[in-house]
Amino acid sequence: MGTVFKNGTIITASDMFIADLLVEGEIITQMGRDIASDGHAVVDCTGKYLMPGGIDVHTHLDLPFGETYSNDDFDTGHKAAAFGGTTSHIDFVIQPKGGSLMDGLVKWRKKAELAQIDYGFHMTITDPRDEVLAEIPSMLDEGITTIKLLMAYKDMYMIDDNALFRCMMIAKEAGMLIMVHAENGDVEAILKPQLLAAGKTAPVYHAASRPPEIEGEAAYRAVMMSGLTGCPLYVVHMTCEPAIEAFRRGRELGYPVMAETCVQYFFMTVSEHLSAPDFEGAKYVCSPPIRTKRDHEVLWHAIQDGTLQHVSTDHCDFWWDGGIGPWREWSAAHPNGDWAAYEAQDPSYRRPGKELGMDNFAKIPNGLPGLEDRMLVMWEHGVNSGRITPMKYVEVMATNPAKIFGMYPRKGTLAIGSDADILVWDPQAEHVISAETHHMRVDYNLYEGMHIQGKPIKVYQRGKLLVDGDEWHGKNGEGQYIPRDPFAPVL
Ligand code: DUC
Ligand code: ZN
Ligand code: ZN
Repeated sequence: MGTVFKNGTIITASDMFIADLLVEGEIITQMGRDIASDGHAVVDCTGKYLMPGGIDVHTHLDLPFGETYSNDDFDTGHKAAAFGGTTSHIDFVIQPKGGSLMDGLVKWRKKAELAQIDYGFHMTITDPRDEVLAEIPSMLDEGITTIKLLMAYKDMYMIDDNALFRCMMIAKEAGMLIMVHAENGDVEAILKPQLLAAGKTAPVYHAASRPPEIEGEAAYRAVMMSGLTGCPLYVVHMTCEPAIEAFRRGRELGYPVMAETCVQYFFMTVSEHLSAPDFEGAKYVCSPPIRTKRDHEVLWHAIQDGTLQHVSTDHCDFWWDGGIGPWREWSAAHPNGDWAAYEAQDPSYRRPGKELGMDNFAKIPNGLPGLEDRMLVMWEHGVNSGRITPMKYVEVMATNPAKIFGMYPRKGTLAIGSDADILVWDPQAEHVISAETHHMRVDYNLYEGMHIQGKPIKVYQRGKLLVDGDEWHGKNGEGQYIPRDPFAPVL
């Protein structure tokens, strides 16, 4: 017995039409008018939209960052994602320094044992020794088709141009995609200590240490290397006009370059959010930094005209108030204890968060929450505000990421044979975003108080009902790994 979704408005990247949709087992088996109920369960979708589950290709669950870890893991992060209408994501495995790519993958597979929604992995190279570069093509056997490199975070994750260029040549040969975090880490490494030495320690100076020019310069460098090698490139989290201009030039030249922005970069500003008093600005510290209202408009245009293909989150959340005092006392008394042992003692104990950088912006863990909010906020400010059509929304939130990252048509659309990852979306439902009610494991929400009209009232993954109103029906271990296909078009 299957489930017939009756009389819904089906939205894909190319169409919007009223029809029924039949799910049998984990996949969609029929779409059309008047599908017979034939003993199937029936979900009446009159007045509702049916859309493919959202895909977020940029998350950092359970990520080690300096003295701490990001809060949401493959348990809490997955639940939050599904409540917000995201049913698949791709997380970044980090190669440990001195270790192999496989060493990183083994760690991330362990973290993902908790999975409740479907997920894939990108591989981040942090230590590009010759034997590590030789390991790159073997990642295809593990279903990983994407290699991420950071041009920023000197002395932590940064790779130099030599490594970037060599990785691109190898990836081109192997049929893989290179992803870059584009910021000039050498310049950042000069600006940061200069600001601190001048007593500029507040969160707002994070933006001054990573100005738009260093993002534009690095993006242009990566784009030109893509043109030179022919290696497909995907630039993550583009934030500002200089970077978009550099990137647009690559597309005009016909280079195989694609890119995303993240939802926060349409909304937050240095002058209002990062400058907020009483350390509130720390809530908005991420890299690249949030920018200006003018940049928001540049990003909306870049989505509208197809320059950017996807809106992700870079979800990487830290407590604003992690309670550093008790943690410092406890860790001094337990030299071999880690935050996990600390937290296990009492649900109110928190790993360190943004307060690590109370006296020094450079010590604030970088990253923001957003996995649960992305689909809602983009619906309200993209579709309801008239900036994009519902079809464009599906394209950038689900279909394009599935295509670029080798998951299409299994994921990212509603079609016969596709996984039944389905959102039953009520365009009339009213919702107010708040940290009081969200499911992310973090004590603030970037969009606190934002009113949203339209939300997923039922969320299905591979035919199984995960979210039904406020109820959760997922289980740890039911999320599946998505081995990705090396073939992917350049969009
Ligand atoms: N930027 C962030 O803000 N957090 C995690 C990694 C990154 O590049
Ligand atoms: Zn990044
Ligand atoms: Zn990131």
